[in-house]
Amino acid sequence: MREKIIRAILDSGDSFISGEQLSKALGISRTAIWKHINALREEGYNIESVNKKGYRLAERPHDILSLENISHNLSTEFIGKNIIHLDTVGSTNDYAKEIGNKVNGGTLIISEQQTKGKGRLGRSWKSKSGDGIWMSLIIKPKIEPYKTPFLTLVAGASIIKALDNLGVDVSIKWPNDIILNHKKICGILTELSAEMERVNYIVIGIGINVKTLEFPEEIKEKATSLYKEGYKLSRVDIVRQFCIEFEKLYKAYILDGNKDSTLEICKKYSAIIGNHVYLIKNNKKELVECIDINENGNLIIKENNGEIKEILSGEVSIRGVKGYV
Ligand code: BT5
Repeated sequence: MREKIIRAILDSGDSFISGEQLSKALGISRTAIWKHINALREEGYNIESVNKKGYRLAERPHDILSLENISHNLSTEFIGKNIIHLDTVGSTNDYAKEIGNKVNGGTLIISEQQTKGKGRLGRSWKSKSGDGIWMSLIIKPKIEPYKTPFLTLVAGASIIKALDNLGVDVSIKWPNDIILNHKKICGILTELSAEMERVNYIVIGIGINVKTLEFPEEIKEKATSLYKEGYKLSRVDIVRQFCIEFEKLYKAYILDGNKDSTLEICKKYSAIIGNHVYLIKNNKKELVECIDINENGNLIIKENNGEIKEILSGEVSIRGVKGYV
């Protein structure tokens, strides 16, 4: 019911909608409407009420990551059309894997807090309450499992485009870090449920630091947030932009087999191509030059002895010569 009320208020835009209209449309008493309005106010919706006119939003509650706010007039076909917004969860990726077989592709799980946020290879991801966007997208493409790692690049390119559309100058550290002012603001963790020849579903987990001002000691030097770098953006706008950009690049790749747009973005906004970096694998650190990203989405590097090699995502970590990147 609360969802229906807020949707009706959102639909009426800058005009007022009266308690009577709401009560007739939804078939509940005006007192019940009034109670729901108060509960919505407690959730953070800034709802104005004016005598004899009714209710309207004083300002759009741009920061509440609800289904209504994100999907209202969203121009996508299926990405972000179903949203599960949680207060707290262990990990949105783990939650997505529990429901992956039961929901439609395009479902987005977002939590205000994660108590066991995960990075790659069992690493942890700090996800304090309200500080960021901790979300997992479930998709069900009809592709062979070996083609799925490229979707991490599709997600990375979509975040780059989304933030770029909102005026933030970000870059990508292949394969899964988004960088702002030489520090990490976002990480991506892609997980797969598949049989030999067939994908059941893929979970693309994305963590974006939005409002964090203090990071724990161990990541202080390499992590940053949009607010910390002076970008006061709404989390809702970021998620909406991400859904729009992801759907475009995803369709190009899955339906047309076209990787060009994603590769173009990953190369143009790369934080490492043309630079020397350390490749870290099995505790061994090697100084190499990054040359390119090839059509499979793999990194092409030149070793010290001049040998050119192709690096698969997932097998290495990359560090800059002077700092994180
Ligand atoms: C990643 O792993 O960067 C993938 C992170 C994915 C997080 C999202 S949040 C929603 C979804 N649900 C989950 O449980 N996970 C996904 P990796 O490249 O392995 O980087 C992990 C490393 O980044 C850690 O070892 C820390 O050094 C650092 N780190 C941890 N929390 C961070 C944060 N909030 N901001 C920046 N760096 C962080």
